[in-house]
Amino acid sequence: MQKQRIAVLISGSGSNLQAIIDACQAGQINADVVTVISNKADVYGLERAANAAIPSLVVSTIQGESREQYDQRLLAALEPLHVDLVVLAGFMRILTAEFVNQFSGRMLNIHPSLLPKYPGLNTHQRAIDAGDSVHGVSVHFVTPELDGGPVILQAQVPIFAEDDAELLQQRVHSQEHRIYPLVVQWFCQGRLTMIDGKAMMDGDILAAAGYASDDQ
Ligand code: NHR
Ligand code: GAR
Repeated sequence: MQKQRIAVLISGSGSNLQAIIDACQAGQINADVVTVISNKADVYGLERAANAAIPSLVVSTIQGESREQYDQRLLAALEPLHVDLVVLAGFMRILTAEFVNQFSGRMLNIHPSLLPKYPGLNTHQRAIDAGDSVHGVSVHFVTPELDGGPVILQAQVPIFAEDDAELLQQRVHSQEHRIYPLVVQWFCQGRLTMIDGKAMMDGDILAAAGYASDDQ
C-alpha cells in the first residue's frame, strides 16, 4: 500500500505524537505525519513537531465563535493536505458531528480508560474513586458520540492502593505509547476499517473490547 498521510491533532505535551513520529521514522508505520495541529499555542507537542521538521499549525478558538465555526476552520486547514488518517492525541476539544463525519472511518482517538467505562474527562481519578483494581486505555474510531465509537484495542494496568491520579496516569501513558503506534500501523496497512459503526480487523468484526480481548 502507498505511504499514508497522517494529521495529528494535539492540545498538550504530545507524547503520543512523539511515539507515532518515532514509529514512522523507524519504518514501523507505513506513513508520514504531514501536519500537527494544536488548538493551544505554546504547547510542547508543537516543539516536538518542529524537532521532527513536521509543519504545524495552531488553530486557536476565537472568542464568541460557535463550535461549528471552529470546526469549519479546522476542516479548512486540513482539507488541502489530503490526509488519509486523522489521529487525535490528547486533543481536548469535542468535535461536531459535521466535522467527524468528514473523516468517518479515518479518525482515531486514544482515551485513558477501559471504555465504555469513564468517557469524558478526569478518568484516572474517577477509576480510583470507584475503587477499581484495573484501569487502562482504549484506542477507538471517532464517531459523533463522545468516546462512543467502536473500540479497536485496549491495554490494562493495575491500580495499587497507594496510587494517586498522577501515578496512575503515568502507568497508563506507557501503555498508550505502545498501543497507539500499533493501531495506527494496522490502519496504514489497510487492515482496519469501520463498517456500519463496527470496527473490523482483517475483515472480522472486533469484539466490544477490541482486538485480542478475551470476549471474542
Ligand atoms: N469528538 C467527537 N465528536 N467524538 C469523540 O469521540 C471525541 C471528540 C473530540 C475529542 C477525545 C476525548 C477523550 O479522549 C475526543 C473524542 C475532550 C473532552 C471535553 O470535554 C472530552 C473527551 C475528549 C476530549 N472537552 C471540553 C470541551 O468543551 C474542553 C475541556 C478542556 O479544554 O479541558 O470541548 O477523552
Ligand atoms: C493522553 O493520556 C490521552 O490519553 C489523554 O490525554 C493525554 C495526552 O498526552 N487524552 C484525553 O484525556 C482526551 N480527553 P500527550 O499529549 O502526552 O499525548
